[in-house]
Amino acid sequence: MFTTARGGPVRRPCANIELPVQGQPRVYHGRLDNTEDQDPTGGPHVKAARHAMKFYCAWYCPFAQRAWMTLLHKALPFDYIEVDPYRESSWWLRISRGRALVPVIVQPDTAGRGETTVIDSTRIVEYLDELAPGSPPLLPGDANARAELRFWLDHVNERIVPYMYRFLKAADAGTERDASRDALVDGLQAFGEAISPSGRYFSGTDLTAVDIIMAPFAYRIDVLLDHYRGFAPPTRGEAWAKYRDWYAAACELDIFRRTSTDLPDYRERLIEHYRPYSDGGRQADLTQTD
Ligand SMILES: N[C@@H](CCC(=O)N[C@@H](CS)C(=O)NCC(=O)O)C(=O)O
Repeated sequence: MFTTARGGPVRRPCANIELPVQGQPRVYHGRLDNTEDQDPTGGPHVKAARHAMKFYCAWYCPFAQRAWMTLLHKALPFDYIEVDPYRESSWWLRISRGRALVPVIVQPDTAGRGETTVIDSTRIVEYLDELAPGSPPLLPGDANARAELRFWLDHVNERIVPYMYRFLKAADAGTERDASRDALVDGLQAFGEAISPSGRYFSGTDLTAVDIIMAPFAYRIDVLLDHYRGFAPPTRGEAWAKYRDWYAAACELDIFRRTSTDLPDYRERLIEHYRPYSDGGRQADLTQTD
């Protein structure tokens, strides 16, 4: 039963919209119709707010999945709000601080007088880690270990993610496509070399922000680049063996599955969603390296 913020019944969110996860307490699975210029906290497509923290997400977005995994890992209560980030209505531009990108977290200040809006997935992972320091930490307390971990967060964002998109979006076979594939392989190999030789995760036995930052992209490299480019990471050598084992462990994570592969037809829907990218279309800025 859906109700307005004032408590009156309203029609269900648009019937053609997937509800990203079902049956999980503490998370609202609704959908905003942001074709209209309405306020998500009181609009007719939104259930009455249950939690203070608002998480604006798009089910297919790997950046948003990072934030979603972190919210679940930290066991923070939040309202999940599915948006179409490409529809730049005035309320969406306001909520996303003019960027129109998911993910976005909006958290009321403790005094209840204002709110903090955090954008950018890496910043959100760090923010949520600081917000709930008692939950299993994702960044180490030691400054040196933290600096090292941040190097690898940047590595994923700068040396892997843009080349994944370049390779996917390189519609024509040729030099550009080959160059992006080679750069991606270099980025992945360096990541593989840096994986701890013991333990299941990047830094060893404890899950860190690097695992969360990389996992959604590792999945897309596996699924989308195989489907659209016939690509598979190399297999020979220790770095690639470590990468394979790390990837298998990442896919088994409960917080990974609940935000992706446990969702109905996720793999198939994702492949379809990225078809325009594979033809060279959609978001161009994701391929930028500086
Ligand atoms: N650097 C951002 C990138 C986020 C991003 O590009 N999200 C995409 C969806 S996967 C988006 O919202 N695109 C909407 C647009 O380009 O207007 C982050 O890490 O959060």
